[in-house]
Formats: sequence, C-alpha cells, structure tokens
Amino acid sequence: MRAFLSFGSNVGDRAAHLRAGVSIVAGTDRYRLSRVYETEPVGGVAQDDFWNLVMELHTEADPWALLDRAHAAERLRERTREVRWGPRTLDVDVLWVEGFTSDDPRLTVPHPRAMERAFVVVPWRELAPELVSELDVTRASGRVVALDTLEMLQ
Ligand code: A4P
Ligand code: MG
Repeated sequence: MRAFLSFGSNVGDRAAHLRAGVSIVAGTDRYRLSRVYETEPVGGVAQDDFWNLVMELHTEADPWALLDRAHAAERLRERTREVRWGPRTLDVDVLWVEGFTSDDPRLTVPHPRAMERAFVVVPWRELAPELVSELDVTRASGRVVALDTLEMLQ
C-alpha cells in the first residue's frame, strides 16, 4: 500500500528533528522523500519559518498504525502542544493512504487542509505528479522555497 505523510519543524535543529521523524515513521518500510522546503508559517501565529517535506511510504501498516508512528515520532522529539498551529519541533500528518478514507477527528484522511497549503502540495507534487496537479499548486497558498535534500542539509 502507498501512503503520503507530511513533516514539518520550526523549532531548534530542524534537520535533526526531520531526520529522526523520518526514521521512526519509515521503520523498515521503503520510502522516498521530497526535497526540504523553507516555508512561511500558515495559520496566523507569529513564529519562525518551517522546514517541510513529504514522504512517500510503501507499507503494509494500516492507517491507524501510521498515525501511531507519527505520534511516536512527535513524542520522541519532545513536541509540546501549547498553541494550535503554533511552533513545534516536529509535526507529522498523514496526508493520503491508498484506498482509505476516514472522517474520524482522530484520523481524517485525506488530510482536510492539505490541498490549501503550498508547504504540502509543492513537495507532494515532486513525488506524485499524478495525484497533485500544477493547478493544485497554483491554488495553494504560502511562500515556499526549495532548499535541498534532507541528506545534504546541515
Ligand atoms: N488528526 C486527524 N487527522 C489526522 C491526520 N490525517 N494526520 C488528529 C495526523 N493527525 C491527524 O493534531 C491534532 C489531532 O489531529 C491529533 O490528535 C490527531 O489525532 P496535532 O498535530 O496535535 O495538532 P496541530 O498539528 O497543531 O493541529 P493540526 O490541525 O494538525 O494543524 P495542522 O493543520 O497540521 O497545521 N505552516 C508551515 N509553513 N508549515 C507547517 O508544517 N503546520 C501547521 C500545523 C500550521 N502551520 C504550518 C505548518
Ligand atoms: Mg498535526
């Protein structure tokens, strides 16, 4: 099964948070990563720029297990939840899972806000142009600047 997840960080060593998160969420599953983008914060809270990337994962794990992995990664990076849409060491969202939809508030898939946000659709389109069109990119908002691959970043 194919799935896409989004990763974001805007506190502390953003590359380190992203690397740790990627490794926990992927486990032993095969994956691909978009480049890392520096992105302006969306959601109205004044805070530092984010680094964002999207992961394509090939997994037999069910979507709830993916959410558990996402939460485990956030816990490991000692993410605190003070403000909704506020600064965070690591945020991992499940964007899309092949053949799965859910409107449960604990796991809403496809992610309801994904397509509005350039920090999601721009890296996602790198991995899946058949799922995310150029028009989707045009419609999404927020400034995003491609940096480099996670591997290459300090
Ligand atoms: N939840 C439901 N569906 C999902 C899903 N598909 N993936 C539940 C992950 N979690 C999902 O999330 C709150 C609850 O959503 C969880 O209990 C989970 O079970 P959270 O991560 O604790 O809270 P949050 O992230 O502050 O809220 P939310 O609504 O997820 O925020 P968003 O929409 O993720 O926005 N700007 C830039 N440039 N880059 C960013 O990465 N991120 C945010 C967070 C805001 N602005 C940003 C960025
Ligand atoms: Mg979240």
